[in-house]
Amino acid sequence: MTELSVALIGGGFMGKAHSLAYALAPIADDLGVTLRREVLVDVTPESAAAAADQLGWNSSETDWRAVIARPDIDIVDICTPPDLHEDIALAAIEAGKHVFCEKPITNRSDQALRMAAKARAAGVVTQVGFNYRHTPAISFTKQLLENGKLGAPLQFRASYLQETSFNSDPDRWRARKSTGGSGTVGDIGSHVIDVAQWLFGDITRVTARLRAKAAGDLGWVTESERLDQDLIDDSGVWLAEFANGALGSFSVNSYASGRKNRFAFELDASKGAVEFNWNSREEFRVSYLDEPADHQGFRTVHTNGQHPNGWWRLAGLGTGYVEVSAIQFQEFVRAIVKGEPARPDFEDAARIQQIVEAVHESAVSGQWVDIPGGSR
Ligand code: SOE
Repeated sequence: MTELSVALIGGGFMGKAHSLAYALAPIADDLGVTLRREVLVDVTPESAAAAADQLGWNSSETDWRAVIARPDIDIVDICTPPDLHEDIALAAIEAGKHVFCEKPITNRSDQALRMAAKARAAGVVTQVGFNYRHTPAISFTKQLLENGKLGAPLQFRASYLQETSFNSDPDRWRARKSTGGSGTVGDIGSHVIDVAQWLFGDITRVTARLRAKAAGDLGWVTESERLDQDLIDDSGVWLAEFANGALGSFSVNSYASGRKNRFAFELDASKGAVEFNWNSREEFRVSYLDEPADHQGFRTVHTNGQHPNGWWRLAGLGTGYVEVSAIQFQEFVRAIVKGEPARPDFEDAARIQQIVEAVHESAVSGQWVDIPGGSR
């Protein structure tokens, strides 16, 4: 295997991010293979050709089924709205392709579980675009938990706040349940759930409250209105219990003025703590209890080449959104070359979708909802 040929299905915002990441991934590190951006699929011949030309793909198509059937394609990368993910992924798996799929993997956990089972049976490598876990500071936090430096997980407090819903198109696909599925909980909350479980292990149950925004500068509609009108969630809060006994509190909001892309968490453990905010991701804070008493407290760490996924020895140069996307593809390609699973894969994404659905179910019942199954 000297080259992997990629077909990208969807040339929008995520298609651009993935195209940049495919170009960067094999340059930043030797992956043992080259990556060929072979064909980009979009809705019309004009949009596909324009995106392929701009984003550096060798050709363009509009028929994803025909592209998936091509023997010269090794990887299918799905960047369409989530309501199309299942059909494309199942066809790609059936054709023996390795599949990268943007999150949320689908809008229903039964579909996600079917996709995971088919991929497992077919022996293809899958990975899902929960990219933030590959951020150097978060990967380092994972290392601190794995090597015991932080001790036992105690509490995980996280939020993902954006202002994307102010002045947004009410008819965009993300605003409709039929295409976007869940609102903030499935869109940005799924990222928080992925990182929470990667760091603290399985979430076993949740209790939640959700809200939908009224038009104009009014507040939230009532819950009965949200449910009666089947509105997507624009905001939500939930509590969680982890299998290891740790507790979690989560909040998401797409009407959070001034927050930009504020994915942030604080975690407490028996020997230390970590604070992280994506908006200032090159500086995160750690506290270690085993330091001398006159040195205890939070210190600011600057990500650098000593950290997992840190690209530059010189701290402060930074690891941006495209670099983090490239790192996720480095993991994906290395897994394919080695014939090993990549993470997070369809199994991980199916469990995240089950948690998203449990949050929605709890918001209706007002009760705690258990998450089916358990860790692998
Ligand atoms: C939502 O605004 C969004 O684009 C998510 O869909 C992405 O997954 C996240 O990385 C940035 O915000």
